[in-house]
Order: sequence, then C-alpha cells, then structure tokens
Amino acid sequence: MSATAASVTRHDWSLAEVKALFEQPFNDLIFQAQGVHRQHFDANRVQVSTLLSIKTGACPEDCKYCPQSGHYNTGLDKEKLMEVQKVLEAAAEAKAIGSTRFCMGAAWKHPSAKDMPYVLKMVEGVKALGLETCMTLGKLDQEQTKALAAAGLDYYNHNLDTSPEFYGNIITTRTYADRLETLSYVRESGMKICSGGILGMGESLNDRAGLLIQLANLPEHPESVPINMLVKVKGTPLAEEQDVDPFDFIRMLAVARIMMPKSHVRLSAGREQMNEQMQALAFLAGANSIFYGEKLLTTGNPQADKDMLLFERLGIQPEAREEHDDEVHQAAIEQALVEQRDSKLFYDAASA
Ligand code: SAM
Ligand code: DTB
Ligand code: SF4
Repeated sequence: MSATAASVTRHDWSLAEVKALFEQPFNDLIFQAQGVHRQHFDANRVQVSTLLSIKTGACPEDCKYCPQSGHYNTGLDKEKLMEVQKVLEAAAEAKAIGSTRFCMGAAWKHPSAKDMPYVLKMVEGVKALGLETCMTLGKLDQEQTKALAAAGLDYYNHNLDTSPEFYGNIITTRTYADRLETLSYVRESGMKICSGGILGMGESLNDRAGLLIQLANLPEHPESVPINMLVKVKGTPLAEEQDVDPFDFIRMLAVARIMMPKSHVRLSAGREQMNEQMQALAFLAGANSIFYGEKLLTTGNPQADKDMLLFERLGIQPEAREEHDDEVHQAAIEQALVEQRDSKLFYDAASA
C-alpha cells in the first residue's frame, strides 16, 4: 500500500495481514503509518494526559508486570482511596502545567459500592475544573458504567494487555472475557474507550499482532490506544525480562496507527527509559498522545519541562480539549506550557 492511499476503518484484520505490516522494511512501515496519520490528524499535535493513583497497592489481582499487585513484594507504600479534595488539588496542578485530561487509577479488582460515591464526586469535580476525565478502576458492571457516564466520565481505561493466547501467562485472576465484557459496558454507556497493552513481557510477534487484532476488530475502535513499554519493577515476576528492541516498539506504534487510523495512539509507560530520538520516531510512526507529568501511577515519567522542551525542538504543539478547541482555550494551554517550561529553566539557571 502506498502512504497516500485512502485509509479505511476496518474491523476484519487477519493475523497474516497484520504480520505482513510488521514485517515490512522499517522505512516502508513508518512511511505508510505517517501517511495514514496525516489523513486524520495534524501530524504536529500531541494530546497530553496526566495520571494520578487514587488508590495504591494491595491489589488482589496477580498481573505479573504490576508493582501494585498484592501478590508480589515490591516495597510500595500502600494507600487507601484518596480524599476527593486532594484529588481535585492534583487535577488543578495538572491543568496548571497544561494537561487537558486527568486520568485517575485505582488498584482494585473492581470498585465497591461504598467507594462509588467518592469516585463519582471525583469525576464531577475534575470535570468542573474544565479537564477531560478518565478513570481506570478495574472491572465494572453495567450499573457502575451508567453512573460514571452520568457523572461526566469521558474515558474509561481498561487494557487487554496482550493477545488472548499469551494472556494466561501474565494474569490468572481476571479473564480476557471479563475485560471484553467491561469494555462492552463502557461502550454501551456512551463513554469513550481507552484500551491497549504492554510490550516486553516475553510475548511473541503473533501476540503483539493478536492484541492489535482484538482492539481493531472490536465493533468500534477504542478512541485511545495506550502502548506501554514494560517498566520493570523489582519484586514483580517480570523484573528480569529482556528489553524490547526499540525499533520493534516503534513498529508496534506504526501498526496500531495503520489499523486504527482515527484513534489516538498513546506512547505510554516506559518513556523514561527512551531517549529523545526514540520518542521522535514514535511521533513519526503516528503516536499522538503521551502521559505528561513526573509520575505515572507509581513509577517515574519524564519531567514536564523536559517534555515541553522536546515538543519545542520537534515543533509539536499540545492538542486542545476536544470540546473546547477554540482559539482562546488553545492559547491558554500553550501559555501554561510555556510558563511550565520557563519556570523550570529559570530555576535551573538560578541554582547553577
Ligand atoms: N487496576 C486497574 C486495572 O488493571 O484495570 C487499573 C490500573 S492498571 C495499573 C492500568 C494498566 O497499567 C495495566 O492494565 C497495564 O497495562 C499498565 N501497567 C501496569 N503496570 C505496568 C508496568 N510495570 N509497565 C507498563 N505498564 C504497566
Ligand atoms: C496505561 O495503559 N498505562 C498507564 C494507564 N494506562 C493507567 C499506567 C502505567 C503504569 C506504569 C506503572 C506504574 O507507574 O505503576
Ligand atoms: Fe491490580 Fe491493575 Fe495492577 Fe493488575 S494492573 S495488579 S488489576 S492495579
């Protein structure tokens, strides 16, 4: 396929086709992905979201990659559900540094009835600050998705993580079918879906292709597709896994871009371990979203000012909120980002 051929939104990808995309020469793949990207997006805009862990550690699930699982000893400080006011303060800080979406994550199997009122208050409060809202709380039932949608939750993050075939090697306490069911409830309730996976868990090329096929062959593509590079945390069973070849990671982003042309593909966890050249290649391959701010949930992320300097060097502008993409709002975001960058520069210069 040429890079300029019109891309169609398909839901019938086969393994052979997807493997053929992966196995192309690198330059052909990136050229094709960039061509698809430019049909649907401004290639110089990247969406920025900030994460907050609202309930940390002691999770009953056994996800082998996760520092928050209660099954492994990672030395993490456990914290119960945060106070609503504290969450809103963190959201206001995220807005002040130029983030447009605030994503709240809880280490739960699923939210309990007693937690739901607090969680709903968080959604309402963050929304009232003028931020897009996102949560990731584990498995949901239909009543919960309806309540979250009614409170103003824009996105629900629930990752498939890997292919159905490899999944059982990584998680035994929650099934793939459970995950697909939660995603279907999220869709029914009218919220947007954020769903992706992780590279670097010992999976094969077929598993990477298999994950993308599951996502792209859903009745509607997830609006947001996070591709995480495993953050290897001591104490987790995957702490000693082999590094992913950086070019293979970029290939995954490019194939995701081609298969889900209208979705935001997020260059997610693992950016601290990537150099700037690799991140630039990721944007060239069609990634157009990042987590912004110095922390993911429990592990580190590049400093905000460093990201803004990288954006500036690459001529990338942060994307405005979907519902408020007017010029005034865009100017406010850009101003916040410039202030963020300059304040750190001033601080650094003064302390040097
Ligand atoms: N507990 C909820 C759940 O699993 O649905 C929400 C939070 S969970 C931490 C969200 C996602 O973060 C996981 O599905 C996984 O894809 C990603 N994740 C967790 N630990 C990671 C790690 N060490 N490296 C990369 N991604 C990770
Ligand atoms: C996603 O796909 N990645 C984010 C978000 N969704 C919730 C989480 C990454 C977590 C990395 C490990 C940590 O910081 O605990
Ligand atoms: Fe729990 Fe989510 Fe971590 Fe799995 S990924 S152990 S469900 S916090």
